[in-house]
Amino acid sequence: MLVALTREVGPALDRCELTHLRRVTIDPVLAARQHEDYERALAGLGCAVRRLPTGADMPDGVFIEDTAVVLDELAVAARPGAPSRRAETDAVAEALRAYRPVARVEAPGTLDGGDVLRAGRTIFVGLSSRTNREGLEQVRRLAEPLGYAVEAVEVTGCLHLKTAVTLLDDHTVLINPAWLPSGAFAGFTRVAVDPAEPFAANVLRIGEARLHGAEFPRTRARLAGQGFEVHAIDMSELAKAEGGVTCCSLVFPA
Ligand code: CIR
Repeated sequence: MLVALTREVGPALDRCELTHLRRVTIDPVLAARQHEDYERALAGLGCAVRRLPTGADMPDGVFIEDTAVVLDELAVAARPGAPSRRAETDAVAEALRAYRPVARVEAPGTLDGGDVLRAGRTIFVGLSSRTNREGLEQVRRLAEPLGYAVEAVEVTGCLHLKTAVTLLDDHTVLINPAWLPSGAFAGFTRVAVDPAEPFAANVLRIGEARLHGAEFPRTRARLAGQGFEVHAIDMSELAKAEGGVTCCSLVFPA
């Protein structure tokens, strides 16, 4: 069974971190409705959805992906690069203890889960404005003894590694090459986003299905042309807080 941990849209979302976007008004009611639709989509794809509460001190709590990395053998509680997000990790680590042993990224390491992309036994870690070399090395020390290879990828111009690249299947990535070094993910078949939709590289795989933001029709058409069907889901209010489809859940086998 797959578990999807989610976290409610909190009361302070309008004070969220923003790095590459300008602040615009977010409708909290619409954001919550879209988030519920997202949870319903996860449930419809076979996930047992478990939603955690979000405190008033957690403007970005809904973006639960950034708070942990869940491997089959171990979960790693992250240490978010934005100090305003550090209060988010304890409750997530506690929830994960029901499923996995939990290790922690410690200071001075910083790591956002959005910078971690697992592809089989390789873990790609984005070095970004949120994740530093020390955070990456801590993941390496935890994961290599479990048989994973850990590879660094420089990320520039966007928030997280998974803003720039995600997996469509085990051998194919959806990528915005502008935000990654040339040659990154060369071992994969690379499908580029439509240039008019730079944020379209974020896709969430659930088994054989894929969730993708409804605001990216050109990239969706491009994917369909290559045989990749996606479920389009409207997350436009959360996108104003710089979130995508991967960042609102932690999905893992129970
Ligand atoms: C932040 O800047 O931390 C949030 N406003 C957005 C986090 C999005 N997370 C993700 O894509 N993994």
